[in-house]
Amino acid sequence: MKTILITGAAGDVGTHLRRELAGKYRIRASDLRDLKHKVKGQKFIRADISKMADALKITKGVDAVVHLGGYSVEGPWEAILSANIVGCYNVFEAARRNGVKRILFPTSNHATGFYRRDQTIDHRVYIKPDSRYGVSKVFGEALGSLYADKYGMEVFCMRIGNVNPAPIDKRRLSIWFSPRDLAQLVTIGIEHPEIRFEIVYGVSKNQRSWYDNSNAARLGYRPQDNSETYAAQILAREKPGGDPRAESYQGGIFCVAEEVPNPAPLPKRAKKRKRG
Ligand code: 15L
Repeated sequence: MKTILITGAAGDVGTHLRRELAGKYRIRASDLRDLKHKVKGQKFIRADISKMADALKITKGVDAVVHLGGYSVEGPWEAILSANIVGCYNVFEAARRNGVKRILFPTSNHATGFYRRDQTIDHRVYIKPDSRYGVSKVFGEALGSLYADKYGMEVFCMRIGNVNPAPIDKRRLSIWFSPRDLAQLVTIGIEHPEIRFEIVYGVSKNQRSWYDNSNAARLGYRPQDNSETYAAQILAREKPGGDPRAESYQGGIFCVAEEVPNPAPLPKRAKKRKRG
């Protein structure tokens, strides 16, 4: 059974993923925060990925890394710099030094958030980040490309939409990613024999999708879920009159806000240190 490191394992996406992959892989979970939802048999290591020593410790002896750890929304530059630039570099570099070839990097729809909602984009479009957070995800993609070309690592970048058991609003009808589809795509990222450097969109089979996800389909991705099942209910409760710029771009509120509420704030004792 393969050993998989999941960084940022205490977050929403990490929690869904650990549940979905239970029994399929030996999971090593790491985070700066406590794991609120423990899954039996999964080992937890507390780590601050902005420290190279921690990154080296957690990546030792694993078959692949799913690097979810980081600051997950638009926010202060210092927090993004430390978690998503320094932290991301440390995880790639530590994996390389420890001989771990395969890294799955969950990038984000916010790497391309300034495409309009009437555009359909594929994995080859020019990046258009909508926030400092989006820029940090583009940094991770670029780092992945470097580590693939220069060091022969196998890097699978998933531009994730919004992971939730059900879509939560109109924008998310286009970018919803159900937990079971997430698990399917991650499994492809871990198992596919021909990954060198790939960018795919981490979304379900949504009727209102903004993505041509043919690169994921080429690698065998067959999503099961479609947000349309929830559309009538969601549109009925949607309030009209949001910011027109936010409404016209795929990244929504990230295109106009300086801060987006953090769904997983740091514990008080860890605030002075950074996110891991
Ligand atoms: C993301 O990249 C964030 O990590 C997540 O918290 C959501 O805000 C998501 O994008 C989204 O666009 O809904």
